[in-house]
Amino acid sequence: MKTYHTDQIKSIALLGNSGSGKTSLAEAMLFNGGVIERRGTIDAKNTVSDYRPIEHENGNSIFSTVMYTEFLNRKINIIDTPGLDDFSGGVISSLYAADCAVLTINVQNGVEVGSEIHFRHAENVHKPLIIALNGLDHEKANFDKSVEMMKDRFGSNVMLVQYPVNEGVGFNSIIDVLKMKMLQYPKEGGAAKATDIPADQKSKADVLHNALVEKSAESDEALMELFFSNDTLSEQEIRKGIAKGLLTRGIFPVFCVSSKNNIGVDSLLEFIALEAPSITDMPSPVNSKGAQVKADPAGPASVYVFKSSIEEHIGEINYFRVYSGKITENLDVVNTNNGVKERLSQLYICAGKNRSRVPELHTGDIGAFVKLKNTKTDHTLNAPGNDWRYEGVKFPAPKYRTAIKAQSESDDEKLGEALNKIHLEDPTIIIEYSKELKQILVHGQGEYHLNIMKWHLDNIYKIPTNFNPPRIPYRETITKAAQADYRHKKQSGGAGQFGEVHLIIEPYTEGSTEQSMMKFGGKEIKLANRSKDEIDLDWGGKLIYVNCIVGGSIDARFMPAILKGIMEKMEVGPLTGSYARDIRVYVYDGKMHPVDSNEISFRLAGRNAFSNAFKNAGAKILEPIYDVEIMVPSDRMGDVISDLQGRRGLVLGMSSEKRFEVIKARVPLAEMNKYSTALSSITGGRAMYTMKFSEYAPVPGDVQEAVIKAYTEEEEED
Ligand SMILES: Nc1nc2c(ncn2[C@@H]2O[C@H](COP(=O)(O)OP(=O)(O)O)[C@@H](O)[C@H]2O)c(=O)[nH]1
Ligand SMILES: [Mg+2]
Repeated sequence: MKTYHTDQIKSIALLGNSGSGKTSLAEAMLFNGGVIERRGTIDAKNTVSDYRPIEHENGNSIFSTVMYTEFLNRKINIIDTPGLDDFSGGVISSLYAADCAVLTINVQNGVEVGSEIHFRHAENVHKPLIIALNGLDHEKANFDKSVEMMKDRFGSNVMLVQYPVNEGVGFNSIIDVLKMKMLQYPKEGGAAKATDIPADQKSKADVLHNALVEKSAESDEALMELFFSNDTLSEQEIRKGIAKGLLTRGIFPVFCVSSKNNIGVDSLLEFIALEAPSITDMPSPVNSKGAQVKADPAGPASVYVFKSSIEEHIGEINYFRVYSGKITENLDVVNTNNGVKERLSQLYICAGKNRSRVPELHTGDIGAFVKLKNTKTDHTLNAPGNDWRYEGVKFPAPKYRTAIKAQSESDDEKLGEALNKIHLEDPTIIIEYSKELKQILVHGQGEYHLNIMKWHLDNIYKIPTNFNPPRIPYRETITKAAQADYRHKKQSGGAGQFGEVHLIIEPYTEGSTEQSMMKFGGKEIKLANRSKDEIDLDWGGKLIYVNCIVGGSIDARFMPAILKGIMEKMEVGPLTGSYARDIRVYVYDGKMHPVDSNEISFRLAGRNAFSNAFKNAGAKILEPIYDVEIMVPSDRMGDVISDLQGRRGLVLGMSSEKRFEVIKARVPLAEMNKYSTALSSITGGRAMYTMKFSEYAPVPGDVQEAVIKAYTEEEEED
């Protein structure tokens, strides 16, 4: 492997619907670059990219895979990604590490759900996009339909660089309207022979050539002037225009391939090698200090780890990109996430699971480390002195959750370790040990996502587990004021215990002020506010603790003990044992004993007084409400909305965005269980959604009854 310098390095992410041929295209790219000697196939389960057991089991990419090929004296880094939306984490991190997306479209089906979703992922991060129409050898290939759909969905920036002469079985010829040549491929594919465009194709080729000329002129003023004066542009000028148009997403150039037969792949590679952006063409990433990190080959070394994986016999591998400088073997760097010094003892470049050692890697390049104990995905390694981090990959928030339990308790510890590894390899799987719910929760992107995780637990880690419905983190609060006294007294042998507390509780709302007098049973109680603690509860909401003691009926030194007792009860509300919130407590009277009063006595008195008051204060259950934003195709909007209403959802608004409708709604978490599966079945997988915690709100009366009933039954079982 020779050394490649920044301007010779191109990095692409392969995107596209599942089954559109990304993995097969990567295989052909590696073959054409001489990185592999034989092309594997999906059926034979021997491709470079899909090398993991789960991928052989499913016949489908599940993780992103880092590869490279060499073409025209350039190194092209290729990251193959999974097509299914549940695995979008791999797509998002790949787009972060690449400068350009190549979107494959299966010409049997044209633009599919996944094509649109991946197009949007690239759009969200403003990455240039090249389109590869794949499968032109297939008997059901339909080039014209695919082009029509692309123009319709992706707009008029879709520009044909090529079209097939003989799509379908026997496909071997492409007209290239950039070169104005016909590319003809031998039976075994590979390198094209360029010939003159045959007479019967000439007029079609001219029309498309002129369209390409005009579009490329649009991306550069100087080119536009040249075009006006000469009425045409040279191939070099068109290339320049396309390269510029790529950067602004003003042009999405379209190429024709059959990955299966290795046709057109050389020409696509040539375009990527020559015209795709390199890192210096792209906007600089921003670091934790808000500064832009310039891709400077002569600058200080700086790398970002965008992916980790755990490989058989090796352990952890970290894939990184060099954003600045040059890294060499044995370079000393600092991990700025944890301050640990690391020495880069071995550097690798990877093609799937095959690695080769290299002495150095330059700005823009992608490589891997093994054996760095303190470095993991999302970490930054810098030359000493630069103590900032990259902002890093922004993964989507989880939208599907389940509780998980090892079938055998003796596996609990092993399960914890396995889940940590799973999270390391796929940061979109998030593990939460909920003390509150007494469950281990696993959050992911969808039901299928978590089923694949379970497959790994079953087959790789060999830990049998069960999924259970996740409990809902309810809260409790009160709706009216209540008063209670409690005397704790114990006088049996030895030292006695004595403490008496009188208190009032009332609902707290943000901005409300303390009362100076309240009435209970016709009796007025004066509340002289002497001091106040405003406690932000760990589980949200507040407890306001007001000391109204006059005349020293309780010593100030016992006040913290009373609060401690109250806090114990705040953790187990009387209705469902959930955390309580938004309560104001006035401690206004009590009694002490000259000898027997101590902290324990006041803690118990405070706890019981509070508990008794809570029972009379109109306790109410609050539930978590989520802000849900759903992108649906217009024709499915009605179904999605009526489904939301069935989930006690409140639709807040709708707006149109291209061919999609965006629905904003508020929905209780309790009704969102398995939502991704339901939404997918309503819309044929064509919708996307995000959900974010908004606030706690009271549950309706009938729901409160059902929740209390379920809780009581569960308690009785335990
Ligand atoms: N006929 C034909 N089949 C293809 C072509 N490219 C891929 N396939 C097949 O389509 C299926 C999906 O391909 P794969 O590369 O896994 O697609 P991915 O899911 O996008 O990675 C496999 O069975 C491939 O053999 C092609 O150009 N022509
Ligand atoms: Mg694949």
